[in-house]
Amino acid sequence: MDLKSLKIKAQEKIQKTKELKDLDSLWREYIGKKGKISKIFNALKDLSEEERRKIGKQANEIKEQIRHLIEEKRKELLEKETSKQEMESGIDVTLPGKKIEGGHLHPLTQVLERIEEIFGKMGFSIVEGPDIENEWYNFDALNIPKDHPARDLWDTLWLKIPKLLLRTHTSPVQIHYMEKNNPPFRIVVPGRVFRYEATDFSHEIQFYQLEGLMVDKDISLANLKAILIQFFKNFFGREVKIRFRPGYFPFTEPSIEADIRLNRKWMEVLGAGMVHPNVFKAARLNPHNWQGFAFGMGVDRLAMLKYKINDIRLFYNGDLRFLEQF
Ligand code: FA5
Repeated sequence: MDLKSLKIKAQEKIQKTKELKDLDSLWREYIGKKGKISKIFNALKDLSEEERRKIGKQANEIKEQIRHLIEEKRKELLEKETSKQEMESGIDVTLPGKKIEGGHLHPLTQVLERIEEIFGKMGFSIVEGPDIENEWYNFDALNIPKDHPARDLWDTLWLKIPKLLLRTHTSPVQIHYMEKNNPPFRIVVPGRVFRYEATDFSHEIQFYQLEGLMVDKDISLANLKAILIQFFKNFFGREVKIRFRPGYFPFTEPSIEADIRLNRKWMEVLGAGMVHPNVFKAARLNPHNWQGFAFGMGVDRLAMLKYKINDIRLFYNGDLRFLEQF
């Protein structure tokens, strides 16, 4: 067979090929060591010098052309194979990609961070305490003796382990802190608290409080009021109506409560007062040497007032339509 028809034949065969493995056999048939073109090279030795040069050159060119055709065909078949696999696996590579949505902090976390920032600027350190407490820290040390009706102020979730409970307020951290630190100091304590009570628009069974405690030589109720008014001004960034009224807590004397007005209604936001001498004693501090104020504010309620949210339960039911607004 002359070189020209060998080339045409090879071209036809390559064109018709549908499988990669058939392409490999064509490679062996033409380009391989024992292939047709190698045979032509082997036969060159029997030719005259002039013919050897001419045919040798032609054979080299044809070998290159066939090699090129096979490579092109190989690429084509490989592409087909990949898209066939994609079709079978159900992947449509032409579809636009899905955007990954970036999340954000929960509104209560955002509010807590803002509250901590404001108190931080007023010189308060941030301290944390455990969610699980014993009776001593949650009640006794806070001047709430066993069988005293004041215990009923806090409906408690008890654990199966005797005498352990989920803290009903952040006030136990006052005791933990005063056991280990000597005054003067000012701290705030953010944290989750738990109560066994019926829920409504302003009551949850778990919510956040921020405890405050400032102890020094001559701290007064006037200092407490000034700090709270300054805090509310910074937190709301607008004028809000605040009402202080007398209250009762076993661990402060005197005690007050504060309400904030929104939509022509007052909402209670905190309890506070001057630290009771028995609380200092329980934490092994001498009440004759020290005095101070403490407060416990409802963080959820502050968030409700700031963002005009009318139901506390929205914070906890995970509805994205609500959460994505912050
Ligand atoms: C206390 O928990 C006291 N430990 C506060 C305190 C600290 C007084 C230090 C004196 C000194 P009270 O139970 O009132 O107090 O709760 C404090 C605040 O938490 C309330 O004013 C209210 O804003 C919020 N709060 C109370 N119960 C709930 C509830 N079920 N859901 C949401 N917020 C609540």
